[in-house]
Amino acid sequence: MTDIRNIVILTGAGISAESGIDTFRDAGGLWEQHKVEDVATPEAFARDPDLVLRFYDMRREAIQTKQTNPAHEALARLDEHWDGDLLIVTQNVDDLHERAGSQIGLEETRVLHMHGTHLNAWCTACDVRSPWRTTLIDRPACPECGERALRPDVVWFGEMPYEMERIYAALREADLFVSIGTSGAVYPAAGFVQEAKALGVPTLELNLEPSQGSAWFDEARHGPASALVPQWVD
Ligand code: BJW
Repeated sequence: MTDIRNIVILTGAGISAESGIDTFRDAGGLWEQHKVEDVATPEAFARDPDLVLRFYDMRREAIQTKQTNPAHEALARLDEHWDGDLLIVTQNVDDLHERAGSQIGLEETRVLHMHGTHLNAWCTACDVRSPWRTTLIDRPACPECGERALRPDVVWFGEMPYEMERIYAALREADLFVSIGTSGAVYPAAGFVQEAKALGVPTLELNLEPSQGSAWFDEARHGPASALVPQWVD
């Protein structure tokens, strides 16, 4: 990686699979157990909030019991030692990048949750995010305005993912784009590889199997993230 200074890394559910967190579209994944349109759209939340809140309370509780794996840990090592710009754009709502030690709390955090996080609830009455500490199905009050109008701070289909300007700006400055553990089924994240290609940025896929966008990448390595990511980093 001699001529590389700025790296953008996109991660998806596959990086947390070996930590025991369900992916969405693999066999046995979340979308086999729940219909996407029943739990991951604003319309579903309006129609049946209990079903949606129960789904997210269950996911949040499960995530809390899981541990980081060698893939998160390798990225945290890269983060610690890398002198150039590094941005980890994760589609995951889990906090395993942070728990592995990828830098948070800096002015310019290097981990960005484009589909939100299970650590926060979002008040639909006053628009304030607050730490999500208890089950939302019990309708806790918003600590800011007192309304019982909290939803998970996650991005559902039809909603705008977070920090798109910062992501596209980082892609414009990147010398390498790496995609790890994502099926390439969900836009706009699935389009980052095409964006990178159009900008002349070299691209690398690390995934269990070829993703839907695999053909776009300059190089693709296939296998479990816990092996591929440390191999690439170290
Ligand atoms: C392993 C492994 C191991 C397993 N090691 N690998 C064209 C352009 C733009 C938008 C659209 C478009 N066409 C349609 C749209 C709309 C829509 C969309 O993409 N629909 C598709 C179904 C076609 N997108 C949206 O609505 C988005 N918003 C939007 O577009 O706003 C307008 C806009 C336009 C243009 C620019 C900017 C904005 C919002 C999408 C929100 C997605 N939300 C979810 C739920 C988040 C909360 C939650 O966690 O519940 O996000 S859905 C779900 O899918 C979740 C994930 O982040 C996302 C991606 O899934 P991921 O991570 O790829 O997981 P899997 O399961 O699909 O794949 C796992 C992979 O890992 C597999 O490949 C395995 O092989 C691999 N793997 N074990 C390595 N051990």
